[in-house]
Amino acid sequence: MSQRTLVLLKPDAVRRGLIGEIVGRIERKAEWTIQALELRTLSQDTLEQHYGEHQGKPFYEPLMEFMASGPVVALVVDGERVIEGVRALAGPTDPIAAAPGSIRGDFGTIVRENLIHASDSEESAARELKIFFPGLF
Ligand code: RTP
Ligand code: MG
Repeated sequence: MSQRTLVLLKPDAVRRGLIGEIVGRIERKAEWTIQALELRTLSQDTLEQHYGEHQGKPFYEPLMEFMASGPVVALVVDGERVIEGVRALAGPTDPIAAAPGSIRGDFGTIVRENLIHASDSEESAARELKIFFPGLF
């Protein structure tokens, strides 16, 4: 089942020089193709649209501040079961719970600074791709 997903390398990944490491893990999957890749600083408006579902939660404000603290790398990745697949490469949200071998397990520190975002369903992917790459798809 071919799918398309939105991936963000969060500001901690960019600051720590992990772009190549993380993109490499995605790129090496033979069944997947990177369709777009861009370094950019996210506006408050984009972040509100992207993380709107978390508004009102205790971690929302610090999350927004963190996500605006430096550039991110936004990617569009296509391929076989790529939505589930990138989530599996990332590991669980909390790096403490993430197994070695996963991106968050290998490099994660605290739950907020967990290096990578990946769409969690086909509905989320469609919504997020429109926010980050309007007009592209
Ligand atoms: P994401 O949306 O970034 O791909 O991560 P996720 O699905 O694994 O986690 P989600 O529950 O959607 O949370 C979004 C992001 O908010 C930060 N977070 N902080 N308790 C906390 O301090 C807390 N909980 C979540 C993380 O950056 C998480 O990825
Ligand atoms: Mg999420």
